[in-house]
Amino acid sequence: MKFDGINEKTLVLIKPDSVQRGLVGEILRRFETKGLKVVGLKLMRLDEAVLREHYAHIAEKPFYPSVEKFMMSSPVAVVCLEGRECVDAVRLMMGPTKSRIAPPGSIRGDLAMGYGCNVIHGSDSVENAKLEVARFFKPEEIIEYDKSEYLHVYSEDERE
Ligand code: IDP
Ligand code: MG
Repeated sequence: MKFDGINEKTLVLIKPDSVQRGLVGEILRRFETKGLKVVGLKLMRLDEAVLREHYAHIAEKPFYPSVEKFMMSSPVAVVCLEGRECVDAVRLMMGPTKSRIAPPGSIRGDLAMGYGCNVIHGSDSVENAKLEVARFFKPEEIIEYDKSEYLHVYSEDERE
């Protein structure tokens, strides 16, 4: 497994079901209290072109049209998070795709019942995270800054 150190980034989409159900704050709260740093944050309306690129791996599946319709049904919150091994940390926090079998304690396990309506997207590898951050954010929308909390989130050797 390849990791990118303390500046590793991942791309999260807080999906239309979360926006409609008022769960954006709850989902962001979980990442903030975990110790992850928010370095990009905005609302966006997604279109067919960006979804076809983002979901290329499922574009031929029979359920894809309903995923596309759902993802365009309202704005999404687009978030870039940073932290050591944060791609894997976020995937663990999300839980598996099918929310109703996601373990309690995970975001999908606690907040959702759906397969399509599963409240959140998170990059599944460091390589895909780089592509996805670049897909949804302009370089100037990623804001680098020091977070004083890091002194207590990571030990000295993990901050290098
Ligand atoms: P992931 O979001 O857990 O990484 P992927 O396999 O990348 O899951 O699928 C992308 C999205 O497509 C899922 O989050 C889900 O919303 C939707 N999806 C995937 N498989 C199914 C399915 O079998 N039925 C309905 N929707 C699905
Ligand atoms: Mg995926």
